[in-house]
Amino acid sequence: MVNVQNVEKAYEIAKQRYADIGVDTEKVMAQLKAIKLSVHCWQGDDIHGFLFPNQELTGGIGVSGNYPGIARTPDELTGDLHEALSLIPGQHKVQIHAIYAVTDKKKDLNELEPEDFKYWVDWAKQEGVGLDMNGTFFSHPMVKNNFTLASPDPEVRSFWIEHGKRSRLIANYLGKELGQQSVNNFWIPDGFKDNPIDKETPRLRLVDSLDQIIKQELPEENTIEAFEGKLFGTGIESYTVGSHLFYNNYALTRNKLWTIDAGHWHPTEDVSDKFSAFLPFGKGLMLHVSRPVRWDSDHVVIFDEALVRIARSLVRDNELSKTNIGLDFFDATINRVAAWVIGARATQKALLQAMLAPIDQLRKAEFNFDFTTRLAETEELKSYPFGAVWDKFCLDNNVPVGNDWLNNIHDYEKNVQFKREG
Ligand code: RNT
Ligand code: ZN
Repeated sequence: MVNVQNVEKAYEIAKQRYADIGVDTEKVMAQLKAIKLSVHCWQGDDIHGFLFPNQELTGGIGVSGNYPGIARTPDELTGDLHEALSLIPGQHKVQIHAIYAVTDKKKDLNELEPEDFKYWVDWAKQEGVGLDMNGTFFSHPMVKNNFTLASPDPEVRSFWIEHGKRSRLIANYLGKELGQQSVNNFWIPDGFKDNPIDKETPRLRLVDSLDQIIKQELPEENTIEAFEGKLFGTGIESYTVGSHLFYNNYALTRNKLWTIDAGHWHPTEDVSDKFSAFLPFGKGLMLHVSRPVRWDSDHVVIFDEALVRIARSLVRDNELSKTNIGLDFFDATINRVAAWVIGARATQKALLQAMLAPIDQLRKAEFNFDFTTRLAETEELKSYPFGAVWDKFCLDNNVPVGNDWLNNIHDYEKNVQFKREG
């Protein structure tokens, strides 16, 4: 167990070191505490959901691994989320998907109603979290030839349009009940494996379908839509209808949010450079913080250069108030609850390190073309004692410090998750 006195001592020294360069660690910790991450429920059950748990996962996304203790029921999943949230400092949101509806009736995606999410609302109230929403446009027999909203088949399109409309009413209910906006994220898998002849008509159909979905006005304090594009998916390598440029333009022209998933770009592209290119024109962003390894692999987020860059852009460019930071990864080779904790804590650490910087001074150096100071100071900052501030932040927020949280996971495995087998 970490020695609390040592944590306090290290913090006092760190506080002084940061004060010497004009950074107020107390203020920074308050700033970090105000940031809600949107923790994705689907890491807990490998994206099975409750409506059709035996349906094969489609849409070009995949989960590898079979670590024991997967959540199989709503109570198991919310129990696991509760465990994870108890190890992540601060108050957060949870992102759900339409397939996580909890109902006794046999319902399809085009029949879902707000009441099918009452289970989640009750749980979220008790847990003190907000809820974000995602329509589920995959793992379903009405995905025909990899097409949903952009399908040439009117029957397929209308099924998914109805689903999209209903997902908005559900998000509206989540936002209203919980008194905080529920972001409703749209991602569809539509595309072609091989070179298309006609790239425009599917996109025109997608515009039309989306316009039908968002036609009904809903109070923005309850919900807003976010649109997530991607470069490619397995099985749709040659052409993605909902590309980045498509949704960038759609979000701009409809005054909605644009979702940037860190895994959905060419591996050499720096997603953090995109925020400040979109926000001068756009309403706001939703992020899917993920970690692509060679491709869009959805590895658990770690404290790496890509994450640090994302956090730095958000902090230095004052983009936090216009950005919803969601997580999106799935790994079943490790404990699924630990995966949430690792990814969420890494994201918070990166934000903290970015905040612990004399940003105004650095800005001034840049403004005066003093690039020597800019480079020298940003390099030195990397080895400033931000870890001591992180430990203090955990301590103050009543979550385990350092590796101690792993003991909680081991107990939880032994007493809860491993007992589920068989
Ligand atoms: C898929 C998208 C999408 C999904 C979730 C489950 O490539 O990233 O966000 O991961 O909706
Ligand atoms: Zn995503």
